[in-house]
Amino acid sequence: MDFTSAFFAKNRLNLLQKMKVNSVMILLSNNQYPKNGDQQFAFRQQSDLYYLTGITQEKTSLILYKNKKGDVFEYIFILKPDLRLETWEGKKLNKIEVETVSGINQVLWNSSFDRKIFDLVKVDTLIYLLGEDAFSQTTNLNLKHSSFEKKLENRFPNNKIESPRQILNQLRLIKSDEEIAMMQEAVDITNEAYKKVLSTVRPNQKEYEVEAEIFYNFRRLGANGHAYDPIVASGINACSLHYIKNNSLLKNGDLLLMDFGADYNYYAADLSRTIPVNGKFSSRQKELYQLVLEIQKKAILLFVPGNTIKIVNKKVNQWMKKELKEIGLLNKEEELQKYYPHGTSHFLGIDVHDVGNIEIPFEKGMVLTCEPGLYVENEALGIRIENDIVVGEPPLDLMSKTIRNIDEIEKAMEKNV
Ligand SMILES: [Mn+2]
Repeated sequence: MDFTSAFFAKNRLNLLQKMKVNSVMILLSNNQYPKNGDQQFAFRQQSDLYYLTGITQEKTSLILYKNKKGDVFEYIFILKPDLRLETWEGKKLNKIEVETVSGINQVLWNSSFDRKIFDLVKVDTLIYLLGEDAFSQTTNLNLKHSSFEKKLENRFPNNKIESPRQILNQLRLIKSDEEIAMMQEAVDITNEAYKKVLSTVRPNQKEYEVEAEIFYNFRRLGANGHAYDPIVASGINACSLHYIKNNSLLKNGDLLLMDFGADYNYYAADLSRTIPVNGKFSSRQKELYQLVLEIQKKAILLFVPGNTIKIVNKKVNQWMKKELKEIGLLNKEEELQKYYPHGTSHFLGIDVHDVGNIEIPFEKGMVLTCEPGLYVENEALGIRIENDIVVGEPPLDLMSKTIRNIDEIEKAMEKNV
């Protein structure tokens, strides 16, 4: 399944409508980051640029222009194919291919990028440019986005330069039917990998064997790979929230917390499940797991228009406190933080932690995770159960088919040992 050029064209049109008249928007691709020697980390396109063009090739830029009358123009700039480069790296996109994917008919070589900016930007033109906020979360890297911003400030000292982050976020927050279908595909692939894990996990494997099983199935089913570093954390490892070493032995009697998701066509799934290494929950494990599961089921119903992540967090924290007090785990002097140190939800989309914040009122079509957890260090266990939810009335659970009840998990694992 691929997006058609109509999808990207519609995204640009929506953005152009939000741009002020007499403005230019410039979007740059991500840097290529050096690893060592002549090696680089795998390239990933800047998320907004992907959303607007579908072009995943490095050294790509987009210029959108709206003149004083409100007429709109689109230009995309790409690497000029170079025989020597292609000998090493394979074919690069030609102009027709870029037009086919993006739907933009003004495809130009990068060498004409600066000239086009000078042509379009007049003394009173508003310039939209992503600087450090080219990423949805803050980074402290001195990226090409921010150095380009400095260059523009020097060249056009009297023009107003504004970040398009807010108007881009408004668009990216609400997922279209095509995007939800793409995310469902990412979820379905993730679910297949999880089913394989359920039928293979057993004591004395290493966590990385589980990780390998996940990755094998992701690639086999056409995903780009992991949407984020997978967490495969058994026993006490699960109490480190971002444990990604995945190199311990799975011990008989331990729980195994897994948090992983496929990247499919630049859209992320984000799944967490907790299963017993030996296929059978102990009665204590059952008690704690069921507690988290009941809270998750209730919390999923909160993903309706008008609520916010902040409201969800508050409700889930209240429920969690009450339940933990009832079973005697949380005593008077203790803070919930000790057993539940993270929030319940984040936006999901092209970025696994997608654009948006905890104050944004939910609207139909927003996609978020619902992931309560419980971490008990002195019992060497961590539990997290996470599903991906589309806001609506009622909310749509993209992971409704992904096994999570105790009896279903035990049944899926019964032949393993
Ligand atoms: Mn998550």
